[in-house]
Amino acid sequence: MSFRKDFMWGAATASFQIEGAWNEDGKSPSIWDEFCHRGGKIEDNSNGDIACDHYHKYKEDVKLMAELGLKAYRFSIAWTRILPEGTGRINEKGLEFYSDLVDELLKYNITPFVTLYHWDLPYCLQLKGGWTNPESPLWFEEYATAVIKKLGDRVKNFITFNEPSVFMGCGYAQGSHAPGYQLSTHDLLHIGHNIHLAHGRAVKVVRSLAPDAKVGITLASLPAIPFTKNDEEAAYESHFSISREFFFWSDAYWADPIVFGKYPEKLLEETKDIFPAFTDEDMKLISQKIDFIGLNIYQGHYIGDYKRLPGTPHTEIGWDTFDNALEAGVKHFTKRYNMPIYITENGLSCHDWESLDGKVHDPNRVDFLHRYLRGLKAAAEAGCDVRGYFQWSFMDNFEWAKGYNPRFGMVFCDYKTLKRIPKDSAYWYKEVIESNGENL
Ligand code: IFM
Repeated sequence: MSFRKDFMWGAATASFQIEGAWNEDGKSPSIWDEFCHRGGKIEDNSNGDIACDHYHKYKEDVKLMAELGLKAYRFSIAWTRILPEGTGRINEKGLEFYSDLVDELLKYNITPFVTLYHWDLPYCLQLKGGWTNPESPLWFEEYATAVIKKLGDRVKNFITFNEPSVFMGCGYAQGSHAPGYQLSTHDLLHIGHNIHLAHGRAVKVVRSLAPDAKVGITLASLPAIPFTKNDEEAAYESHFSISREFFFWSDAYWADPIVFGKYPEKLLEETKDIFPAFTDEDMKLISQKIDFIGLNIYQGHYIGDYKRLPGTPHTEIGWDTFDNALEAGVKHFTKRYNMPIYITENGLSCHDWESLDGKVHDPNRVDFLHRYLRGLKAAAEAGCDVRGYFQWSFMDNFEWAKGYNPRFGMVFCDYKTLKRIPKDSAYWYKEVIESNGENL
């Protein structure tokens, strides 16, 4: 079988990267507002104050999604709009914004996929230690409850966390992302456990408040790709390897406790002097059944006799391209976890601009998507349970510490005028969706 008949062809965004309206309608600052405003942290010294102004232009954006044939849209909720003090008082205006967005999507038959946490923790909670605080799973449960109570009647797909490895690795280990810390392995292990517990608590909330909804988590994966057929076993082994120093980059660190109810043995052994104490109850909470795993895959790394040559194809942001990254990633996850998979992000950053003819020509993006999607199709044909694909991103947006230079969108955003222009690749993607990937 190729792609299922009900395959979810979509695009994704995240609140901080597109919404703007950073201090409107009762929203409080997030760690990313604070990080940008601190100065010296973002390459082009920009911030998310206005971004794509999606907060005010969401109707125009959803109409464009419909015109481009999207069947699904993945977006995230800004915790700071819902609970400006992090916990306690609910800001109805914040909930209304997302409720209206959901209604607008449903009006056009676009299925909403809601990510609860895409990195914009309320700054007031960071002042209480953020994810290092043992109370953080409870804060998250309270926030998830407010969102799911409001949206759970219409949203049937929830994602608890986006890329915990990245917000922990870049934000708490390297310090290049908000909140900009460089913590010890001991502290990182505590943060990781808190995130796992928070995930479990949110799954519980979905099950009790929206029993007919599906819930999963999105991981950032850099699959180990076999360079030749002979490297397949080694690539699989390498993909789920783990080390004390960089445990948080390992897919096994995030997915094993959730699917198998166990942290990887090797990690427990290597960190037995500092691993946080946990109970059987913790592991039960963490490993409640989820319905899917979301994978964000852009790059990979070859296993085997591969030498990178100068001039190897790479994207504007500097990532090498790997035609079979989606295929390898999906096959490896299927082999280990045997679960439904969504590609919740994949895409290319280019130096796009508006041409003299008023259009945005992006042949490299068409070629990139074509190659990667062929790999995804091969995985589906090999029997992997792939349910959907979300291009990153619906439109150009704030690329974290890189600011606005990398353009990942299917739709170009002119940051001066906020005009949106669908790129050539958006029309190409529309044809892919119409043929359910048969034209790949
Ligand atoms: O922009 C990010 C997104 O927020 C998370 N995944 C990777 C994208 C590109 O870097």
